Amino acid sequence: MGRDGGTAGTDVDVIVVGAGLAGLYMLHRLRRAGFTVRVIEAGSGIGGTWYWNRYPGARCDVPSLEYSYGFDDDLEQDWEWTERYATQPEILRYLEHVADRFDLRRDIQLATRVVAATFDEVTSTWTVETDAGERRTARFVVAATGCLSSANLPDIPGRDSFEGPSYHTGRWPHEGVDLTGRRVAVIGTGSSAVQAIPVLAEQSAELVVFQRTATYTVPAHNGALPPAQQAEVKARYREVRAVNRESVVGFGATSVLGPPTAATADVAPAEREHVLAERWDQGGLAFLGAFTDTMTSAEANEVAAAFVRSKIHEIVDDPAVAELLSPTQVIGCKRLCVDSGYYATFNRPDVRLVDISSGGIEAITPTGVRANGEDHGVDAIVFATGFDAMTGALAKIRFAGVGGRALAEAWSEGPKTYLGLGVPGFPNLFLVTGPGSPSVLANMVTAIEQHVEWIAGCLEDLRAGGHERIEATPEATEDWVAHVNAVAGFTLFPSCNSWYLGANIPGKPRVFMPLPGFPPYAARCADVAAHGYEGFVLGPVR
Ligand code: N01
Repeated sequence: MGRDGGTAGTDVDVIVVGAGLAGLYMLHRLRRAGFTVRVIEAGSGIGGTWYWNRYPGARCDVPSLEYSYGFDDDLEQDWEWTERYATQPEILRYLEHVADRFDLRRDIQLATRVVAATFDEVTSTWTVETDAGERRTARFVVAATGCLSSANLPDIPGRDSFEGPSYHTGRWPHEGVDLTGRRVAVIGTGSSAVQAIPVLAEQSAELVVFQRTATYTVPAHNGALPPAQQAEVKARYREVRAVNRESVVGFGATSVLGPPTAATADVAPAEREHVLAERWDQGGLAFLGAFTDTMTSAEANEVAAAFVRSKIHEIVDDPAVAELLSPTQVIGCKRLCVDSGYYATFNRPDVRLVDISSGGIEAITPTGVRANGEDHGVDAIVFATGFDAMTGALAKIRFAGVGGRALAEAWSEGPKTYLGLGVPGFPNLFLVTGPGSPSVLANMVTAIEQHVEWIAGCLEDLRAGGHERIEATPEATEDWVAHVNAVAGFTLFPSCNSWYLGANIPGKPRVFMPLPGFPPYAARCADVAAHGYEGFVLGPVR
């Protein structure tokens, strides 16, 4: 394919939507394979998640050394992480470095939102429309739009009547916010809130936290990354990445405590406590990996859940507050959080917890938040209310596939994909970490690299075989959706109202969207490619 345009007479061979972790690597990998690419990004800078989520305390919760690209040895060796869990500014600097190092910026169009994409059945090409009114054509479109990029601002009565400033964690002002001496409300207690609350409590005069569902969080034990530890990992980085690709969750290779070896039931109660305490002391998400059955057996899950609840009661001085902070749902059903001093923050005299589990927030008023019939006067409101996950960003683009069919219509009962990569009726469209793939249940970087490499390999194979069109079949897709449901059904994941299920968005179809288990999934993708893209139809232009 040509350097300056697409071989199909299109502007480029591939349009990539989004310049986050996925879009940046997709651009690099496709360019290296000789395709012409244009990346279109809504933000005024690159970085995706790490461009938008600038709330105080934002950082990764997979160790930095593993939350990084593994595709380039020199990059891996040259970049120095400073903390066990890197902050948002440091991760954004890393992505800026990647963009410069691989000269990516010349093919990225910033501050431009893709609003529509229409498939032309005669030429088998896509026409992409932007909010600037431009139209660009490409043979292929890759949606690298992110799983958690469409902010959820709940429709609470009176929301826009508030006279002070309000912020969503996922759209935090770039110039920063000074909340010193202010009375601040935080709505929500998910991962973003858990990271922000201890920092906001330091700044504000008074912090009022509105909790609809209590959250499980484990300590990060974050700190400076010892140079010797970084050097040790760098010396065996190939092995670290390989181990992560064989890990159910796509990370863990740098953890001192390895993957679980025993089921809870096979371990004596006193020893269970010891195993869990060891994981708690190590810190991080590996807590959920203490035993093999934590996410598949309700009894086993309760052992881990009870351990965290006992820790909450140890940490929090007021037993009534400790009780309110103690979750009752399955641990890990909503994504486990990782914190730096979250529960202890509620010991501060200037932090109040308001339980809204029965009535929700009644209203936002010009001067504050009303809940349980009481008005809480505040100067600023922080919405830590999450995202329309996995499908939200795609839904904002008017995709029109074969016969002009809208993606919104095709997915009216929930997203249906083949391998989380392809959608029947939408030829030559690829999703990166789409619903039906491990995505958010794995280290996002591991999942992204696997998808980018699969998509790039697929386009190379299509080119080599003279194929100009690829489309998932409805049959393979139905089978895949059934498979994802069956796997999820073996786990405890569907047992609560999580964003994995779309349950946080009123009216969203309740479908478990990600697929647990990275290694068998990646093996299946490789198999599909090796068998001539089984489940897809390949062909020339119609
Ligand atoms: O969003 P969430 P998040 N009234 O959906 C509450 C990743 N992430 O931005 O549980 C009152 O988890 C809602 O209550 P409930 C990570 O994958 C990673 O925190 O629905 N409350 C919940 O408490 C994470 O899982 C990091 O009852 C309302 C909260 O708002 C994902 O992003 C850091 C409400 C939303 O929690 C999303 O996390 C941050 C309403 N109307 C995020 N609507 C890392 O550490 C919602 N809530 C890498």
